[in-house]
Amino acid sequence: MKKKRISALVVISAIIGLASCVHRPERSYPIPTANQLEWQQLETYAFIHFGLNTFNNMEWGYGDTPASTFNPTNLDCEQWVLTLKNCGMKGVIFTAKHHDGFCLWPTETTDYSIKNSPYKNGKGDLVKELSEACRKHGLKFGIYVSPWDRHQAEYGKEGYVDIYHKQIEELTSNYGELFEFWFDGANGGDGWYGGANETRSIVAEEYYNYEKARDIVWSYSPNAAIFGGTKPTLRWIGNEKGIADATQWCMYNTDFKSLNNEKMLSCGFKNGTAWLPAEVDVSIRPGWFYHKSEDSLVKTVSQLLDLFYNSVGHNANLLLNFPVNTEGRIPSIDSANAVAWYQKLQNDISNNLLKDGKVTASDTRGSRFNAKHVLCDEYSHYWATHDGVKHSELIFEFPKTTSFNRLLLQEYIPQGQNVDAFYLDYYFNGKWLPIETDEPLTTIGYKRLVRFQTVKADKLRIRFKTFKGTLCINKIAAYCI
Ligand code: FUL
Repeated sequence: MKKKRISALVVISAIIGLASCVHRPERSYPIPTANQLEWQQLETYAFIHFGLNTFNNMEWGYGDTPASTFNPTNLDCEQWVLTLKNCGMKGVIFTAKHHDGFCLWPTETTDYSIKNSPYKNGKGDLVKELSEACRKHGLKFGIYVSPWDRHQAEYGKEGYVDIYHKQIEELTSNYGELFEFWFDGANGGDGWYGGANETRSIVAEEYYNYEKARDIVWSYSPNAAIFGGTKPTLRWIGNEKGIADATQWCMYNTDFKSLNNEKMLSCGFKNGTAWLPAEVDVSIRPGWFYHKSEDSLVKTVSQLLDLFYNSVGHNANLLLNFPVNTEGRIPSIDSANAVAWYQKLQNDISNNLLKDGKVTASDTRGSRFNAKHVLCDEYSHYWATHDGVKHSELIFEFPKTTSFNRLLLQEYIPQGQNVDAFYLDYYFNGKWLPIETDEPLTTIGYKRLVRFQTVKADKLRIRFKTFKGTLCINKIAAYCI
């Protein structure tokens, strides 16, 4: 009788155990929306800064530079798009209007536009030309339209907000689907303002009615990612140097104070209440707009590689700016460096040295979540532990002694971001030794890339610590460059 009860218990607990193994772990909130996940998977896309500033050697036009000075002589949006495609960019965000208020599309809201420039005798529309070139070559298209407008007489008063919303409406309703929309946070104060030449200040979070602005964007492009304003879907990294902290949470808080806290923006909040991943915006040259004097200061392949490791490698997207020159083209030096950078990157991180080896895990939730998934390329296949396991490890055995100096790690973020520490060791000559790195091995998130001095090893061990939720890892790769 007793024996029977025991075996019944064993069967029941086996069934419970089995059931908990096959079920996906509970998600640890906040988690990304489907749109946020798709956005994060873009990893790299481009900014194009072009406008009156280009022709007047400025970064922030005052709003009084004559429209007639906008005069590109050899403009070709296809050249921009093909260049960007050749350096792996998945989309383009275009400065349809910068702080000087000059509009690069024939808007009905102001005469201060491309209509009154010599370009195509006032018949040009660069938003149209660029969006069509993007569609033709399979790049996504996005818009930057500066809220701050140093040209408009009505700026700072009620009248301007309608003009601004009308501009958003024109841009979102006429040029096809947008993947991202930028509400730039810069509000410097002084400007021409229709000849007033004065300083005007506004309270951005109230003045622009960002909620309405976002609704306009989403009424035409419901999937568009939103940068800035009061209701963003992603966050600024807090600097324009191209650096995301190695400790990088996708979680953040959405109050306006947090959204403007440059120190916290660089790393996120471990216990943040919203999913708000970071975007790193940086220019391939010192300036955002083209200046001949910066022709010798274009970022080199090695500087661009650093940018990539410090952004995408730190769980953030890279928005790399390409200034278009006075001819209307991306200069050849910029395009040569960017294409060489992309080719090097492709070459460096394509051959996963772990692929033909063996992987074992300290804990596995069941065959559906087994450790082998970290070596396959199917995004939604992942290794998971049992619930409540805070410490776990993977050991990879190489088929033969192997040298490597780069590691890639990915958490399966549709389940949330859970890892707050990991440790790397390699096994050689019969003992385990730590892999020394220059940066803290804390977060992983969507993607983490780690660089270190070459090690020669028979095995690699990765120990993970989670601070909440269940560990879910969908990719690990080792490379040697
Ligand atoms: C900033 C602007 O002031 C810069 O000119 C540039 O457009 C950059 C992307 O955003 O806030």
